Amino acid sequence: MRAVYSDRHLRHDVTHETILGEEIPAYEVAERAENIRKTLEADGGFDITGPTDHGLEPILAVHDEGLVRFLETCWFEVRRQGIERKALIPDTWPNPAMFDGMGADAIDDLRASAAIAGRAGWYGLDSSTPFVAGTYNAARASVDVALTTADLVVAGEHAAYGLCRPPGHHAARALYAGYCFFNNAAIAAEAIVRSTGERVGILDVDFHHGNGTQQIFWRRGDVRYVSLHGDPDRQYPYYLGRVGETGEGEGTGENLNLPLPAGTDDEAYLAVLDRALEALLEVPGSVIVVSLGFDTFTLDPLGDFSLTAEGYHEAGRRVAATGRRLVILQEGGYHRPSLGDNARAWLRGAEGRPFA
Ligand code: SP5
Ligand code: ZN
Repeated sequence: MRAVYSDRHLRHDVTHETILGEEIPAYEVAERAENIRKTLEADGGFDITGPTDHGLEPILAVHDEGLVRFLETCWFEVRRQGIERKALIPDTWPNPAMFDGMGADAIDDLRASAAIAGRAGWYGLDSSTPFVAGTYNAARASVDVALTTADLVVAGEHAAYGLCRPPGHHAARALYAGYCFFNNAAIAAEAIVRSTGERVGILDVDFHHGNGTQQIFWRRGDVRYVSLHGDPDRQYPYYLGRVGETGEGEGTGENLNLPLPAGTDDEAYLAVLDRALEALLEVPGSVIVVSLGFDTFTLDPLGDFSLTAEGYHEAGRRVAATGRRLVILQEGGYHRPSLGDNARAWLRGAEGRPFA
């Protein structure tokens, strides 16, 4: 299988995040992608190449220009405003209740706050997504990895894998969140819609709900989003990911959330995966974009499912058995030692190769 990787992810060199006010070692670190790359190299069955530059246009097709400009200039402003930190994590966010009864004009003035801490809070969601000197460059490379992977599939590959880092599925039109800055899967899906004229399905099997992808395609009839994830009643991102969220307007019925209980194992997961694949096969089209996370793994420190490498092999096999061509993009997964083995198992399953 062709795989796309860029070493520019190394510049997104984060060390800490905060969870419930406590500073802890970062989960989303460079070692994750390096572990996957090394395991795929050692397997011998993957042809790993670099991405090509796709520029800003496909990003602006999905994201708000203000978010893009914020990410582009953030670190420059951190330095210019004399903030002596290795990473910027905001501490003040615009809770909607702050603006109760106020008109949109007043809100626009607030968004334009010159203080970089204010802008970071405006465009951010949470306290666990640090921005560092190399973040923008790495996030741009991650998008290029996703778009290059999509190019390979549009050009005829049956399946290709993009080793995206940073991940993308929590990033919404005008929001960075959950270790994500640009929504790699959404940008790839939009590019495929535009280049093929076909409808595209997105299967999100990261442990967390892909709130960003859901939001971006909420009113769209040409992109169907289906996600299996930890129930937001107990898991991040808390405020989206429930069964009742099915899309609006032309997107009515095109969003399917399948929240799952703690302890979900291979057997239970694969049964729900079959439902997800059925829903994706209801729509015409030849391509499925897979948001692939391994934070569903039994040892993952953030997730509470108990999937195994054997389960991933079978999941990959079932997704490929749809007959759709697959643009497989890396999202989360935080048990670093197992990430390569889990990715290898999933991708070998998708290629019809044996588990080992
Ligand atoms: C792409 C992706 O997987 N993003 C995940 C972002 C999760 N952010 C952390 C949320 C806080 C989780 N609660 C801590 C539980 C530790 N046992
Ligand atoms: Zn996740």
